[in-house]
Formats: sequence, C-alpha cells, structure tokens
Amino acid sequence: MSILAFASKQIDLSKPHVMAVLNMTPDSFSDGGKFVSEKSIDISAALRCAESMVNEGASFIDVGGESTRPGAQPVSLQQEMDRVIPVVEAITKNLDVVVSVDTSSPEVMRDAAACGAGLLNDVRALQRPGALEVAAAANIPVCIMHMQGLPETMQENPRYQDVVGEVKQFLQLRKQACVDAGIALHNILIDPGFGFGKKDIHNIALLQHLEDFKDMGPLLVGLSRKSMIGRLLDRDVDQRLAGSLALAMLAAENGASIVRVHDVQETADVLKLLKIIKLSKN
Ligand code: 7PM
Repeated sequence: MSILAFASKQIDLSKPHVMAVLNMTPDSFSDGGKFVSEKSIDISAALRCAESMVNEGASFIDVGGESTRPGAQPVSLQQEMDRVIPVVEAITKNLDVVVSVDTSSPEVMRDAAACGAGLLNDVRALQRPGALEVAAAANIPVCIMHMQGLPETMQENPRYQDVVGEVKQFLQLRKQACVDAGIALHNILIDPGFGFGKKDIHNIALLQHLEDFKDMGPLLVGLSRKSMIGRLLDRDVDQRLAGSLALAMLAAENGASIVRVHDVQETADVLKLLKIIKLSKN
C-alpha cells in the first residue's frame, strides 16, 4: 500500500482518485466564469461547488486562478492571489478534502500552503524563480508536469523525435531539481501533461505508454474535456463527457493514481466500477 500525506489528509495512492477542477477564472472556456467576473469573486458559491464535488466523490479539489489556455490573458500576481487564497482557506476550513493549488507562482504556493493546501500542482514544474524553495519549505507533495514551450505558443508546432523518451527525460530532470532543493522523493507526483505542447499523435503515444512513467512516482493525469477528445471525436467542449470518461478509465487502468476532471460524479462512478471488477478478480 502506498499512503501519502497531503498536509493533514492521508490518501492511498495504490487506488485511483478523482481530482475535481475548481476554476477561479473569469474565462468561460471549458468551465471558468462561474464564480469570478472581472470585478468580483463569489467565495461562498465556490465553497458550495467544492462541497458538492466532495459529495460526488472527489478526494482532491484543484483550485486555479490562472488560465493556461493558449492566448489567454496573463493574470497579475495580486489577481491570482485574490482568486485562489480565500477559496483555499474556505475549503480547508470547512471540508474534508485535499486542496490542491494549480499555480506556478511561489507567492501563491506559500500562502496556499500556509492556509492548509495539501498539494502544489504546477504545470511549469516549479521552474519559476523561488518555486522549488517555497515547495521544499511547504513540505507537502508537489505535482510536476511536462509542457513543451509556453502556454501562449505551445500548440503552434509541437515537435518531438521520441515523445515518451523526451517527456520522461524532462520529468526526470525536474524530479532531480526537486530533490536537490530538498523536496522529499516520496512527495513528487508525475504528470506527462496531456495537451501541453502536444499534437494528438503525441498525446496518443503518451497514453499508450503511460505505464512507462509509473516507476517515476505516483501519476496524475488531466484528460478531461481536452481538445484532443474534441478533434478525435469531432465534439465541442460541452459534448466530451463520454470521451473524457473513457480516457479516465484507460488512464486509471494503466496506473494513474489521480485523474483531474470536471465531471466528478461520472468519473467517480467509472473508478468505482473499475475497483469492483479488479478486486473481485482471482
Ligand atoms: C485551457 C487549456 C483551459 C488548458 C484549461 C486547460 C492540467 C493541469 C490543466 C493537467 C495538471 C485543462 C487545462 N491541465 N494540471 N491543469 N495536469 N497537473 O484542460 O493536465 O484543465 S488546465
């Protein structure tokens, strides 16, 4: 059994868990804009949403205040702080769930950890100045994700000779940087970064070889509603539930410990069935 402590909460990562996306951005693509407008933030609505996600089966709530969508408006540090920290505080105070913070800013990481966040989820793999040091001092697990390029331009022309090898190599280097900065090896989660500087062929190859990443640490994957599903099935973003569930199941079956999703109850049902079938097998 592989129990990991996410701040005060222990999670058994030998079984797959749901991480629910709680988007604190005004951006209406996918599912932003529910609690945040250009002029105000509704913390109690965000807390009610988090509460229903917990009731639907989420073990983690991933709170994010910066849109990494290609072409999205960059957010100021103050804006990101204002969007993320009060929600992290409200959830840790009121709900029995691990709060993950989707940020690349060391200042947000520091304040979120001080408010009880249990996981630092950084799509930039702690490459901003000061991020490694803050993460080490916070002494909570981190998720390092692979991205080729920068959010603004990453989908322009992603290129790889050997996508699985190159993504593994990057994650290995960042994992070593984490260890060198004083982050405990057991506190490092790995994410190949589906859709971040990748074409469909690259995402497909990474999914086919997901098990190759298992020896690097517990795996977190985000496939929910991603544009790869849209292109492969010709579906708009609000018509990607079946595709998302199929890929969540495939990822869990191939070793993912945490699946980051928008549709919590549906994904929890899929993982529950998978668990039942696997446990009852001789
Ligand atoms: C636009 C582009 C909107 C991309 C939203 C996104 C991941 C993540 C995101 C992931 C980890 C989304 C993404 N994706 N963190 N944050 N892994 N660790 O589709 O795949 O939700 S944001």
